[in-house]
Amino acid sequence: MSAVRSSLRAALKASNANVSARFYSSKTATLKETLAAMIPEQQERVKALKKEHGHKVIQEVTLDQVYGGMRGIKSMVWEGSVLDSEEGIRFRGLTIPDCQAQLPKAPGGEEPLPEGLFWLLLTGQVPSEQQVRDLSAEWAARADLPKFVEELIDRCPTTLHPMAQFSLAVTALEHESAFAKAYAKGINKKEYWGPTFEDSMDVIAKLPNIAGRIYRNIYKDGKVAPIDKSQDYSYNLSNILGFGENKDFVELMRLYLTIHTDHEGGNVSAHTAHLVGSALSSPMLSLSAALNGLAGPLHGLANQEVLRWIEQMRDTIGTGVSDETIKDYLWKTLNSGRVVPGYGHAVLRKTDPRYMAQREFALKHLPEDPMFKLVSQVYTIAPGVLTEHGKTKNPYPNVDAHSGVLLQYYGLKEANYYTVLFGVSRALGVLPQLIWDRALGMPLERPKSFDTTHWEKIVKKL
Ligand code: CMX
Repeated sequence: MSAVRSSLRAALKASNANVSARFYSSKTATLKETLAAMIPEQQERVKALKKEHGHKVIQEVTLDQVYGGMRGIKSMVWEGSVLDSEEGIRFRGLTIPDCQAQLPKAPGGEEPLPEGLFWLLLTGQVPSEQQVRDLSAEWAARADLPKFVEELIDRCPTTLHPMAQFSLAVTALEHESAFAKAYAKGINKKEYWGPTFEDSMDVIAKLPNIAGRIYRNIYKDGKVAPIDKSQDYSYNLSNILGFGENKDFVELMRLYLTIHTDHEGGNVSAHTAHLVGSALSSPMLSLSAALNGLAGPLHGLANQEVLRWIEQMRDTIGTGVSDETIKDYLWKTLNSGRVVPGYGHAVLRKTDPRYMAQREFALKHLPEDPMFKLVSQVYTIAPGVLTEHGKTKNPYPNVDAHSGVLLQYYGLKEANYYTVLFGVSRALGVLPQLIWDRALGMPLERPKSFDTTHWEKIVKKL
């Protein structure tokens, strides 16, 4: 016990945390205390694992994998979540329905609070209600933006894509980075995780004000509601967007921000945050790089593309049409050399449970919405068409096939904006790993590359 206490003291000292050392499984400990207490043990675990098994060969890699986007190469450490091709995502061992059942909810709410998922991703523990309320309050207290960041957003032309504005504003928060300042002063590498935690908490806390301001500037009157310090994160984001009065929309945001957080380490946004972070760039710079990756149409921007595609379909063929008409429309998309947005996945080989969670929400709240009905009809037809088409390894829908239809139902109809909401949530998934990367002293990431001539030489010798 005294060893645990002394390592806890060392970790807290190392993080510059002015907190008391309470035992980490306590349901009253703060998030930073909980984390500080876990770090020494995890450091020892990884050290022992590397010492005993570090030399073992894990898998062989084929040339197809090298030229094929590194699919399936097991080469990353990601503590928060694991994706199974059949089952889908588990966050620290919990499925989405488990999270819906076990994570704390807002008073009167039924969906989990993303604050709870952030806590779970970072610590592997389900927080108490009080811990989640305290985290909501802490994020609300840190939410204000520096004036120059507000002005920067306000000066963006409304024609600049919301994701570009989002990443620009997150990059500008670098000005406030505790990590960058501590590094410049010569911080000991054992202490890196402390300012990384502080920056992560700050940047997450400020995202509703950034995301909301971008939305209000581009699509509304530019007026931004103040953060309500007695409310949770999803309420505050909804309220700034202009939907705070709509309890169902706020519930949707709680679900949305929970399920979009994390999808293990290899997806573009998560991998980017980790890669850029490995150069000891601040959490702000690492996150903004991740957001730039999320803004690609094969990744997060697919939610924007899906709504556009569904709306075009509705405008072309109408609603309440036959399965045959939808089938023809799907073939038209494929034959024009485009992908069916919202379908397929690099890892999943079944319907994405994040799609199912949103479908359950729609069945509960908007079963008669014509757009939801159209999405449901496409769901029954597209897998067959994509299978017949014969290219995609996964003909089933992913998370992006459903989110836009829910948002448009409540009046958030600006599809160009949808990826920003994905980005707010993704921050809650990638920053916990960055904190662990720093706590575990993960090195600069630097895989080996060759030109094609060299690869030819290598494989011909095999
Ligand atoms: N429609 C048509 N063709 C598709 C397809 C789709 N939805 N999904 C995959 N294919 C095609 C690929 O373009 C590829 O074609 P080529 O051989 O001509 O290049 C072929 O099928 C094989 O692809 P795959 O191995 O099954 O899929 P990948 O791992 O390469 O790519 C993904 C995965 C998601 C990029 C792809 O399925 C896709 O483009 N889907 C549509 C866009 C989308 O929904 N993206 C969101 C993913 C979730 C997220 O990250 O947010």
